[in-house]
Amino acid sequence: MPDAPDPADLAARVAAGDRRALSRAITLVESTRADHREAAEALLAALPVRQALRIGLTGSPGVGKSTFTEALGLLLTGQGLGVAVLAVDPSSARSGGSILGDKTRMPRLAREARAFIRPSPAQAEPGGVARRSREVAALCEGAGFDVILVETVGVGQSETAVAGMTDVFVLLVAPAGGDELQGVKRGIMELADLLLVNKADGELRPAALRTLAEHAGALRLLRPRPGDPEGWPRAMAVSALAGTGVAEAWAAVGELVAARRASGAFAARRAAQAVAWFEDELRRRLLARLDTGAVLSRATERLAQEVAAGRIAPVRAAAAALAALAPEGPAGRGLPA
Ligand SMILES: Nc1nc2c(ncn2[C@@H]2O[C@H](COP(=O)(O)OP(=O)(O)OP(=O)(O)O)[C@@H](O)[C@H]2O)c(=O)[nH]1
Ligand SMILES: [Mg+2]
Repeated sequence: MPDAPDPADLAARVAAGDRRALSRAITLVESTRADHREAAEALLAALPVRQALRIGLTGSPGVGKSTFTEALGLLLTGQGLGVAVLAVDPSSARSGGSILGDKTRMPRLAREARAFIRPSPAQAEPGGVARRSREVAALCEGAGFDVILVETVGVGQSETAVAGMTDVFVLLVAPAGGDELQGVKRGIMELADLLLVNKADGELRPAALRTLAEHAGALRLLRPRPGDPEGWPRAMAVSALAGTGVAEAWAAVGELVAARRASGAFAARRAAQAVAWFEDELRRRLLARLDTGAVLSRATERLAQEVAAGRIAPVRAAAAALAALAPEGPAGRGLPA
């Protein structure tokens, strides 16, 4: 992207539903250039505050996330809802690949006027995937979409990041051959609101139903989340390919969302996510200042020499370095106490 576009102008076009403006806005928030960052922040601030239902989807490679996303997306666009599909792909930076890089993997949804499909960024700074995805989701909300589907492959930290930016988190699993819960890490299980055993069709159906029974049993051992009704998290069988169970899964999501709205858990989760976002952002900016701050680096250089010479303990030196930073820190910029 050449020069950063005018943020107010771009925000107005995004809010009016201009898809090209939305694509441009996303490219802007994904950029690491300093002037782009500034424009991106102004853009985000200028967008109208709107809320979409955010659904996170995760699962092992090949379990059928994209196929399910397309089936669900088609169901929703068929109901007249606007659907944005985003990908959080922690592997794309390394491999150059991308969950949605090949758009032909959702060819039918891509043709829908009410759908917007955005592949994950080609490169990302470490830890940057989550931050940008939150901003991209905020852009899609400002653009007026009703539902945002966020697909992430179930490896590494990305599912935690996606669970932390969505209202409902769905875990897809494949029919297992044996009688143990294969390949599902306990940590991911605990994040899931809805567990879907996919590929419950053809020859795989009996295995899928067995896997469903095992997972349903395991979920019953988990404590329900505060504010969630009895019987959640829930497990169901679906076939993304045949389209069976997709409407039922969506109905279940609707039930959970309604219960969470009624109990206040929905708003509480959003509020906690906003605070976590604020804290992440603050941490990131402080770290960036540590790396580049001339004042601090001068102080740390001197302190490092003292530490090397054994004149000051490392722990004391760290405390002194931080104290030296404070006057230059955010608190020194006239923020209300
Ligand atoms: N039989 C059957 N096959 C399915 C179903 N859903 C997906 N598949 C197949 O499984 C393969 C992988 O599907 P994808 O939707 O690309 O899976 P994914 O989880 O998005 O894969 P990655 O993005 O690579 O992690 C494809 O060949 C699909 O046709 C299903 O419900 N039943
Ligand atoms: Mg996929």
